[in-house]
Amino acid sequence: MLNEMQEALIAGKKADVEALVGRALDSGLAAAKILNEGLIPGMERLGEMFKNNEVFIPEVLVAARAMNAGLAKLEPFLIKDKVQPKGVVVIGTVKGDLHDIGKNLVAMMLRGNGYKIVDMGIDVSPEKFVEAARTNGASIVACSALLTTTMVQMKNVVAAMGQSGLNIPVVIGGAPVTKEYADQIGAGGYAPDAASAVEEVGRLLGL
Ligand code: B1M
Repeated sequence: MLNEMQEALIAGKKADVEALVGRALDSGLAAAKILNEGLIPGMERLGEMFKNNEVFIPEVLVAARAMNAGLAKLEPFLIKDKVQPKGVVVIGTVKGDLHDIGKNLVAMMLRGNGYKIVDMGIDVSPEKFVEAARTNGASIVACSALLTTTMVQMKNVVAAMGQSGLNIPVVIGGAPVTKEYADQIGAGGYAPDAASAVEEVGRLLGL
């Protein structure tokens, strides 16, 4: 079933992906297994095909919609009920970058672990991160970037947060981002994947 899900995802068949996620859940498969062995490997295979010019942007966009639909269906099962939020996380994909699947996954995992999420979406300027952090009383600012050309914007977010006088740590992540880069730009936190992002936010808040 998980292979079928990968194929449906790659083909951009949103309704099929939703139905297969539903069937997998009904059959008792854990949401994390569906995510890690169905949806994410499908997206990784698509990424390879994209790199090798076997598929192009329109196909990737359609697959991304199917992926987000599958994630939305999984979300309630990844989320545990929490009464008091552990903190407020302002999250977004940096300026110039339109990739949101990884960011959505990080937001979902944080929400599932008891944080209040203010999702700024994609193409978020440093000024918007600062403004949202201020108005929402954020405890953490979290930035995602998928392009080597846009990850440099993270440096601008760290600088803008520093200048704002708000003493809020910035956590960064995304495929091209490394711990070395985070250290280099003075970001307080770095996480390679969504699960580690939850640990990293907890560490920064001393939880
Ligand atoms: Co684009 N794209 N794309 N793309 N795309 C990549 C990233 C690329 C690696 C493809 C490739 O060449 N193999 C390549 C980047 C090369 C580089 O810079 N190193 C690339 C390119 C070049 C481009 C365009 C420039 C193509 C063009 O126009 N010629 C263009 C740029 C547009 C722009 O942003 N300005 C473009 C466009 C697009 C689409 C719009 C078509 C679409 C995005 C749709 C959407 O997101 N709604 C798209 C997609 C889907 C991809 C690939 C195929 C898949 C990305 C993805 O969603 N992965 C991608 C290839 C790949 O990654 N293999 C590719 C699944 C997701 C779960 O993983 O986002 O890595 P990821 O998130 C992970 C971790 O990185 C981490 O946690 C997640 C998992 O646990 N993480 C964080 C992410 N954010 C985090 C934040 C954290 C912590 C962890 O803390 C805050």
